[in-house]
Amino acid sequence: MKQSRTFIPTLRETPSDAEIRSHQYLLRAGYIRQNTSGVYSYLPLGKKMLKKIEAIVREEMDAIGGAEVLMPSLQQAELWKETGRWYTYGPELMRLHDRHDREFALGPTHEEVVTSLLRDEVKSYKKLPLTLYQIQTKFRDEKRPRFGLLRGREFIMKDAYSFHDTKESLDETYEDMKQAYMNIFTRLGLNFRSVIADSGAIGGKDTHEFMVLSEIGEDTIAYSDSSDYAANIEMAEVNVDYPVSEQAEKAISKVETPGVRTIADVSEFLGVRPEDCIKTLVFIVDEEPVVVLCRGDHDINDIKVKNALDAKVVELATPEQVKEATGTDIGSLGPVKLPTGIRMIADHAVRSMRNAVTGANDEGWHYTNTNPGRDFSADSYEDLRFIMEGDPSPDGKGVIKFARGIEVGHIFKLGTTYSEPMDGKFLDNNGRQQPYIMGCYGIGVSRVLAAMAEQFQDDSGLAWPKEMAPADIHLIPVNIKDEEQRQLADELYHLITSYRYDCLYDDRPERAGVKFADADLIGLPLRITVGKKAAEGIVEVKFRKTGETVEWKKEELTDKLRSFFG
Ligand code: 9G3
Repeated sequence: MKQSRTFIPTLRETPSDAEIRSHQYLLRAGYIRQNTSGVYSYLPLGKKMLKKIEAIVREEMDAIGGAEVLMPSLQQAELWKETGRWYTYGPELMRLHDRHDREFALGPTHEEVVTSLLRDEVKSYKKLPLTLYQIQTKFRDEKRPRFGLLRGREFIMKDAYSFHDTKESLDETYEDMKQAYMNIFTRLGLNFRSVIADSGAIGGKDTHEFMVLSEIGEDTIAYSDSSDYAANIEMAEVNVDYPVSEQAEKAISKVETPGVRTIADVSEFLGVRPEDCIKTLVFIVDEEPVVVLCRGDHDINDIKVKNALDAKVVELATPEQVKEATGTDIGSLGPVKLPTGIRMIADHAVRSMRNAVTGANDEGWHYTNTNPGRDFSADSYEDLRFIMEGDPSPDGKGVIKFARGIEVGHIFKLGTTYSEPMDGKFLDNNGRQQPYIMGCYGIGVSRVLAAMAEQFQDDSGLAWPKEMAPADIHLIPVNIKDEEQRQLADELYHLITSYRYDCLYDDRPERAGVKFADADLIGLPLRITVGKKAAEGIVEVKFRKTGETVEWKKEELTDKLRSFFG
C-alpha cells in the first residue's frame, strides 16, 4: 500500500476530548474518525486491524462447530414484546418507525431475533445442538459514550447463540466457547483473565467475563496471586475461617454517644477498632425490609444479598424506610432489641465477633460488649461482604489482589429464558415438546481493537506485535526526490511484496521528521529507512517494539525478514 494513494490522516496534536492513550493514538495515527458522539468510521488501517481480529474470531468459532450467519440490525418490536424487553429497556434501546409507522429497534443484541429464526425451522432434538454466530453492528444508546471505541453507541460484536436439548449439551458448548475465547485472546496477545461474573439482568446462571487487565478498565477483578482464580468483584466469594476470639463474653452495657453515627465516629469516640463494631444496614428486598449485619471494616455486597435471598430486586433502604421499618434513626441502628419479625441476616464474619459495639436503637446511644447468640440472633449467616485485597483466595491458593479490567467477552448459560416466552420448542426423544436450552456468547470486536491499542503502545504511539499489525513493514525513503533513494525504495517495495509481506510505502514528498513521527504513531513492527547509504544498497532497520536500530544490506533483506517474521 502506497501512502500517497491511501487514506491515513495523522494528527500532530492530541485531540482534547480523547482522554486515554488508545483513543488518542487511534485518532492521531489515522485509524478511526468520530462521526458523532459514540459513532466512528474505521479508516483503512483501522479496518485492516478489524479484519485481522475478525479472522481469528471466525477461525476459533468455526473450529468448535459454529456456523456463521448474518442477522438484521432492524428488529421488529413484536419480537421484543414477546419477551417483554421492549418495555423493560429504556432509552438505551434505539427505536424507530418505518414508513408505515410500524415500530422497530436497532439491534443491541440478538436473542429475540435468533430464537424467532430457529423456532420456525428447528422442531426436533435430532437437529440439536446448533451454534450460530455473527459478526455484526450493534446499537446501544449509551448515556455517556466515552473512551473512543471502548464505549460506543454503534459497535461491532461477535455474538453467538447455541441451542440444546439437554443441559449437559449446553455445558459442553459452554466449555468449548470458554476455551475458544482463551485461544482468541491469547492469539491476539492480550493480557487477560477469564473471570466468574454475575449474569446481571439477563438471567441464566453460569457466566464468565473475559477481562483485559488495564488501569483504565471500568471493572474491578479480584484475582489470586498464586492460582488462576479470578472473579468480577461483585461475584467473588469470600471463604475465610474467622478465628473465634478468646475473649470471655462481657456484660452488655449501654453507653451515651452523643452525635455519633458512623462506624468511623463510633470507633473514634469509644476508642475501638472498626472490626470490633457491627455495621447494621437495612435493605428493601422484593419490597420487604431485611436487616443485614457485617463487621465494621467490611462492606455489604448487594448482589450477594440478592443471591442469598434469591430475590428479584434489592435496594438499600432510605433513612425514611429504616425509620418506618425499625422505628430507629439510621445512625443508631443495631441488631439488639429490634422490633421482632424483621428478617435479620449476617455476614459470616459477625458470627465469631466478641464484645462488639453496636447501635442501641436509641438516638445518641450505643451498646458495648454485644455478643451474637446471647444478645441477638441472625436468622442466617451468609457470604454477604465484598472481597478485599489481602483476603485469602476462595480456592485456598494464595491471596486476593485487585486489578482493573476492560470487559472484551462475556458468555452466558441462558437456559430457557428466551425460548420459553418465545415458544422456541423442539420434540424431544420421548415425543414431548421442550423449550430449547440456550447459551449466548459475545466478544466486543471493536472494543478488542481499543483494548489492543491500550496494551500495545508507548510514548511515541501505537506499537503492534508482529503477529497483529495492519501491515508488516513501513518502508520510508528519507528523500523521495533523491533518485538513488527512490530507486532502491521502489526495488525493495517490489521485493518485499513479492515475498508476500504487507508493506506500507511512505512515498509522500514530506520531510523526514514528519515521516518518522507518523511511522512511530502508526506502529508497524518493522521500519526500513532508505537514506544516505542507498547507493551502497544499505538500509537502516528499526524494530518498533524495542526501538533497536540496525543496518541491513539489500542482499540479505529477505533472509532477515524471514527470521524476524518467521
Ligand atoms: C438491550 C440493550 C442493551 C443490552 C441488552 C439489551 C446488554 C442486553 C446483555 C447481552 C447479553 C449477550 C448476546 C451476546 C453476548 C451478550 N445490553 N445486554 O441484552 F435491549 Cl439496549 O447482550 N447477548
